[in-house]
Amino acid sequence: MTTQRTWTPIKIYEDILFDYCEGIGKITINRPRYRNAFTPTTAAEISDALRYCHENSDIQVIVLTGAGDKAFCSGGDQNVKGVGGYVGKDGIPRLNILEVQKQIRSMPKPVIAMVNGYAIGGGHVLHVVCDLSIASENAIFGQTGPRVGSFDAGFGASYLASVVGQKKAREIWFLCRQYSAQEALEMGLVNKVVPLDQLEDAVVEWAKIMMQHSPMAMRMLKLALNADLDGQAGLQEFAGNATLLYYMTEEAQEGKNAFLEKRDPDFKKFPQFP
Ligand code: S0N
Repeated sequence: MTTQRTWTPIKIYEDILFDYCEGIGKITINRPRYRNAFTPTTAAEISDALRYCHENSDIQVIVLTGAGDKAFCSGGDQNVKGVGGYVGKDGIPRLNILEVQKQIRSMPKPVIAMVNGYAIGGGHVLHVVCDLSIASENAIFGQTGPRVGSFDAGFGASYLASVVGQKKAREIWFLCRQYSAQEALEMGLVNKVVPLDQLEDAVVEWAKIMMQHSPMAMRMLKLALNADLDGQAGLQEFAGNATLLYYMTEEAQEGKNAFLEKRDPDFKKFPQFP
């Protein structure tokens, strides 16, 4: 049985729920009628909530999930798929879920996918880009792109391949099969599988362990693991965080202070470690 915990709404949206509890920001795609498929509105709202999580220091771990017990997310809403992308209320086609993927990758805090059912198509990519995936036993995984007229050649292809290996990634995309939670565990696509009624407890347990660790160490590790795969963009993120650390040193302060005090900086007083 799931432990009863009080999730407090952070902000009210149309397509998602955004709640807080004990250091965790939980984003729930709330379109169970469509197996939690996303529209441009859904993606924009997730993006907004992720921005809040990025900025707000009360939130140390982010959980992404879907409403109900059938689906995590079934990808882009096929009802609003038009020419050039998913057409929102403004009539403009967008692929703004790609922005969400990037935000999850560059979030300087762990993001856990709480996969409570189908993770299909663009919904599958969403769990892939999360740092950790914990799935319920009823979860089902797969890509459908080549069958339904789409593909994700970004993280959905290359990062998937680095998670499960090239052969398996090609199988997943080329065959468009569905995989059980157990199969997903065996191929390293998810970290843990638990009964549905224990899913939230399992996720919160791992979140609490991570929250006890050094946030800076966790942040640098996440960005280093990204940088290895993300080329210049990954290095830029990692370098930005190295700069943040540098700005926290007295050595960096000396440079700024010397400029403001109109004197030469004295960097010699700082030790140079081997
Ligand atoms: C998830 C599935 C397997 C669940 O099957 P189940 O349980 O039998 O339920 P259904 O009866 O099929 O569904 C219940 C109701 O929900 C609707 N529905 C389900 N999924 C969607 C969806 N994605 N869009 C709209 N509606 C959906 C059903 O229609 C049904 O409604 P009613 O009751 O009225 O009949 C099964 O539902 C399934 O296979 N769903 C479709 C999965 C899919 O193909 N998703 C889209 C894949 N493509 C993407 O996600 C594109 C990704 C993307 O955005 C992107 C990213 C990067 C670069 C490019 C793109 C790009 O746009 O191409």
